[in-house]
Amino acid sequence: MWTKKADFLGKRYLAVGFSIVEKGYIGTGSDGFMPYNDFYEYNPNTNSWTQKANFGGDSRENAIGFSIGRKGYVGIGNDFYNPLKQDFWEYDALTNLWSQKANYGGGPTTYAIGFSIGNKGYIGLGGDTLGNPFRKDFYEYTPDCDSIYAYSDADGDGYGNANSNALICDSLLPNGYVYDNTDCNDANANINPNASEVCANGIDDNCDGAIDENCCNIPVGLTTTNLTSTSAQLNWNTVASATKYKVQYKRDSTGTAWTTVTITAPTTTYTVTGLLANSKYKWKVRSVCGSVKSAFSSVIKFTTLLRLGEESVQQKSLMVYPNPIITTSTISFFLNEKSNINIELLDLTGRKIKTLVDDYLEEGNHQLVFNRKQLEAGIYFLKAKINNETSMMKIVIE
Ligand SMILES: [Ca+2]
Ligand SMILES: [Ca+2]
Ligand SMILES: [Ca+2]
Ligand SMILES: [Ca+2]
Repeated sequence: MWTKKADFLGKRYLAVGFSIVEKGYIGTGSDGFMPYNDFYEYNPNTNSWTQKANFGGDSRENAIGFSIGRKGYVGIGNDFYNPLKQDFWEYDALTNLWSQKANYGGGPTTYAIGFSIGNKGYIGLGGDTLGNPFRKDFYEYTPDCDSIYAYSDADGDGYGNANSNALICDSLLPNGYVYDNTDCNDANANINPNASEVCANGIDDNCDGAIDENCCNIPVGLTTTNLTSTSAQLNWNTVASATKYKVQYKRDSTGTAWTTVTITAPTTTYTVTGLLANSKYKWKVRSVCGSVKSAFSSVIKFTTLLRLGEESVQQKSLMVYPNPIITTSTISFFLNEKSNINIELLDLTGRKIKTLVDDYLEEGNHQLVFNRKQLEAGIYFLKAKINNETSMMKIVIE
């Protein structure tokens, strides 16, 4: 059966043709008006022709071409004005370079025949203008041994193992060896530089050094920063192919619903506001990559700070030291403006034991010494009310 394929890029007769590995090559020849030295590669996978480096010798027709291993050989033939050729050239398909080799053993010759068997080439017969138009002499060609490393391809995916090599003659490739050395896993034919990255398998399938790249991965590296009594900044690591992120957060107590916000990539941070002071929250985030989305990340938690005065002084909010308390402790707090402040000591049931402060105080740091006196060991609370905002703090008396 014959199937028509893509036309050659010119028109030609008396050209040479041969194959190297999985590609076809055609070059030299004539269009009836002039000889050529151009050279082309045919890729059967794409059914397309590509022009390669011109043949190293002069333009000619009736040359001979064959291949040995990954090298092509073209030589002899004739042109219009200097009819007979005896030069002989080697083509390296990997480097796209021609190099001249020993002249043909039969001297200037055209209309010859040629072929290769294994590691040898053969040329013979043909004619010349020196009184021998119909010759019968026949020659064998042994390629030079240019040493080159080949690499074992144990999984047969066509890509070699850089750590397993053998020095060989460049045109002679032992079984199980390839010239490539870019297989990052030579025990798995599905892993090689031509493979597609498979998402979420934790494997660098395409040997580019990155694992699960361009996948809609679950965000990692979640952190909560810039905590105040009413806000928190949520951060996560970039996911390469994400177009958006969905963040969900809620108060860490039963019966509360998740609040969802959408963040457009490349932003990987979101500041939640309107939170309750001194309260536990939790959050999680997922990637959205076009129409695909990842699962949610694991949940992380944070606790908002105690409210005391304005947000800017949160670091200096109500502090009790030491706590637990043996005999005395110091209660300190900071007011960034003149404020009404009331601090009460409550027992475990919430009953007031005594008022520690009830005053209208200047801005700045304040300290008062707390003495347990006759209080029994146990858990107590400090209830601090500053300008009508209340917060609670647990203290322990030992
Ligand atoms: Ca391999
Ligand atoms: Ca492989
Ligand atoms: Ca990869
Ligand atoms: Ca992968």
